[in-house]
Amino acid sequence: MPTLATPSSLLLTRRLLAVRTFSTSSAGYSTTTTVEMARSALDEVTDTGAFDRSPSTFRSSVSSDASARFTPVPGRYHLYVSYACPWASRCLAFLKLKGLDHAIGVTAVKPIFERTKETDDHLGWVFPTTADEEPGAEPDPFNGAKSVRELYEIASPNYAGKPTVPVLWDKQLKTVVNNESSEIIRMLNTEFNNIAGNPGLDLYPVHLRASIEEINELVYDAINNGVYKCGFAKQQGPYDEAVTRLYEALDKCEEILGKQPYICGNQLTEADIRLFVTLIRFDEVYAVHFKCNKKLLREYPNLFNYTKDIYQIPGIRNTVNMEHIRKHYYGSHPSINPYGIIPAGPKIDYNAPHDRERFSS
Ligand SMILES: N[C@@H](CCC(=O)N[C@@H](CS)C(=O)NCC(=O)O)C(=O)O
Repeated sequence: MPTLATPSSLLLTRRLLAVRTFSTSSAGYSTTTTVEMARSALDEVTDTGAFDRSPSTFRSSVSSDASARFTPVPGRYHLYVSYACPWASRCLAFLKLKGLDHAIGVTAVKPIFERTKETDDHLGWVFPTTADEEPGAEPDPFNGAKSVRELYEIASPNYAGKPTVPVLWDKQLKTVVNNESSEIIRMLNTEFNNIAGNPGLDLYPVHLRASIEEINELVYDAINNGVYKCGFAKQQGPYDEAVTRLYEALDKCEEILGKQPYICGNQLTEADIRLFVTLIRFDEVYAVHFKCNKKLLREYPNLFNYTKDIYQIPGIRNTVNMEHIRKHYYGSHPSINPYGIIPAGPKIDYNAPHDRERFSS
């Protein structure tokens, strides 16, 4: 078995691959090999100490167009997720809301990153080996993969990017269709309507698209990705910048939600789901682990009640596994929380009453 020599972990500027050196020794001979290896979010930091997320790599679409490579057939696709991950959770919410959970299966990984291979020191998402090892997580039912990295390597043997969730997997062609949640949710919204239990629900309606795009831009950059920019910053300047933008955006959303039930008006849209997945994690993990503690979600009456309202939409609470969320963040980033201690609180009850019915006429 290869033994890890002093792993030289080179932190390079973004878009470059992490490189590790390891040596193998057998029968007295020793060879040193340099391999390109998959990266993780903690590597995605620029020279100025700011977190800079890489773009997703698999960008194909499921389409109801008959000539498409990926057509919407019940049982053909599978969603690999982590319940900890806000991006994956958007997709889970869409599966529930659109009534697609009978047509597209889901497998969740274990919440805490582990080594994905014995030959290098990459840490990432792994599957449990048995169904009862970790409540909520399951072994990979189709490929017997040990890790999400292995799934990417089935789809693309030389894959050297970040093996992220969500993964929309095609069981027929044994490949990744798409690993970009903002695109997966659009497909779930429109392309599976012939097999959806709730085909009439349109979370990206034409008349609200301009407003959805505008809110998405603000929310993605300053809030969804903004909390990561706060948490993964390696210098004070980028942290200060990210935290300022985060709270300006939260203040803006608080104000909007004081006047209307949903972030783009009177109906639930994808913009609400995209905002919700970060808000539901805010006080439990981001406030402490990512240093987003200038103000808590609970101190924003409209945002807090709105989060409870969305959590209580039938199906949504099943997409939130707070145990996985807390275990993942506190346990998977040793450079932020070296001992992996999970704080005791606050354990918020999102089933508690809210005041959003004040907008019903
Ligand atoms: N742009 C992607 C981002 C997905 C992403 O970053 N997922 C994280 C989990 S929250 C991941 O899998 N990270 C793996 C790693 O950091 O190694 C999407 O929205 O689908």
